[in-house]
Amino acid sequence: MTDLISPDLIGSLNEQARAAHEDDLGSLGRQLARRGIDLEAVIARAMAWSVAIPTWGVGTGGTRFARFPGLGEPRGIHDKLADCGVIQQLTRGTRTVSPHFPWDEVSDYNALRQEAAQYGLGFDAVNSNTFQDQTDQSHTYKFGSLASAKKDTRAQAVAHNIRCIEIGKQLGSQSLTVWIGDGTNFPGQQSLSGMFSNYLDAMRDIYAALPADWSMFIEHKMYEPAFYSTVISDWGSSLIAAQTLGDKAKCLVDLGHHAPNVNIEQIVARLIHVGKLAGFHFNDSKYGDDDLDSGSVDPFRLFLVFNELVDAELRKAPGFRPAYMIDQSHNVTDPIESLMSSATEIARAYVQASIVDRKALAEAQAENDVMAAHRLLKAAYITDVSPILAEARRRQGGAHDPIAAYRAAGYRARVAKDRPVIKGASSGIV
Ligand code: LRH
Ligand code: MN
Repeated sequence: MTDLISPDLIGSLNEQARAAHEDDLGSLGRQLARRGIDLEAVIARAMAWSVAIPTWGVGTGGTRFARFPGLGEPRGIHDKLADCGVIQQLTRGTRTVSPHFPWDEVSDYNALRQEAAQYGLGFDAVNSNTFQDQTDQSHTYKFGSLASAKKDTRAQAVAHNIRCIEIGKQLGSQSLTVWIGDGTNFPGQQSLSGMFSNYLDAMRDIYAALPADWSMFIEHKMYEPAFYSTVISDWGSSLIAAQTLGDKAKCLVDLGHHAPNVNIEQIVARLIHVGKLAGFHFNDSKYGDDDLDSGSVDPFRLFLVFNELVDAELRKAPGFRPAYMIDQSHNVTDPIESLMSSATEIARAYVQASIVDRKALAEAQAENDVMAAHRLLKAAYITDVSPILAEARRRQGGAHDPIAAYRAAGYRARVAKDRPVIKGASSGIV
């Protein structure tokens, strides 16, 4: 295993924080015991928790207006894996990465798999990309890809997705995420039902190429890059497609892909109900697909989503095996710091949802005791579980405070020596 941050530094920083930490953990343990909750059981859940890091998230992101690269920008997948290795070494809660092709193309994927393994990393879902044209491409995706009116364009997009499956098999991945930006900007530009049928035909060809133990994750998004209609715009379109395609097809929920104030936790409950919840792209947003840090704008919404997930996990909902991934764009922070902070806030929501007194909640709901039910949920949300999150990191050799350790290690300044400064205007998410 390659340690990118000195374990001695992590150890000495953890030692400095130990006395206060143990005091905080002890008092939280006593508080939870009074609520009939076993601290060690919750710590074990926090230690087992993991969320995947998007390879495209470790570089500075941008918008259509501009992208302001920071120091030590990763030059490619090898730097990106190292940066993901730092996040895993310090948080011990991000054991997999989710790659994107062709952004992460290399010639030897077995070597890439070994390279990731030396950082303690595996590969989660692979992501295809038919929302950009590659230089050597025959047919443009300007007017669509899998839903294009052009048969050759659809075939080209299908071939790319099948190639992503081939790559994923070499990386040890078991799922393909298909997000397409296909849609229209003008009423009448294309047949709304025609595009959906084209999409289903193309997806059937990709589905047929899935290995027996693989899943296909269909990601819906309300709008952007299309601004009048989007082929897979909501969970309804995604669910129709998943049910049409078969058992391996499921619906992935990117939190930022909904209109403001949509009740996402209920969408999650519905997809769990039909055994079609693929998993998540966690982030936060205030307006559109802002791709902000998870839990940075609306942590209560994140908690309410996890309340549905933990409830389904504990009642062993049929077909419940979601994949948990982050999908964010870090435009003004150090991406490594944002990803560590986000991984912590996602783990926090999971642990908070794990200490909900579900027996008392069910009784209050059965009695229509509205205030008692709501207060039981809030009681878990307002519990500061930070000592449990820190203990889970410490017991696995991680940092008591990942961002403090990262800064103390001076990793960014170190890699900036080898990685050229990116100059000049650029835009886009990567
Ligand atoms: C689309 C999306 C999708 C990725 C892309 C980077 O907005 O959420 O999941 O392919 O971001
Ligand atoms: Mn996404």
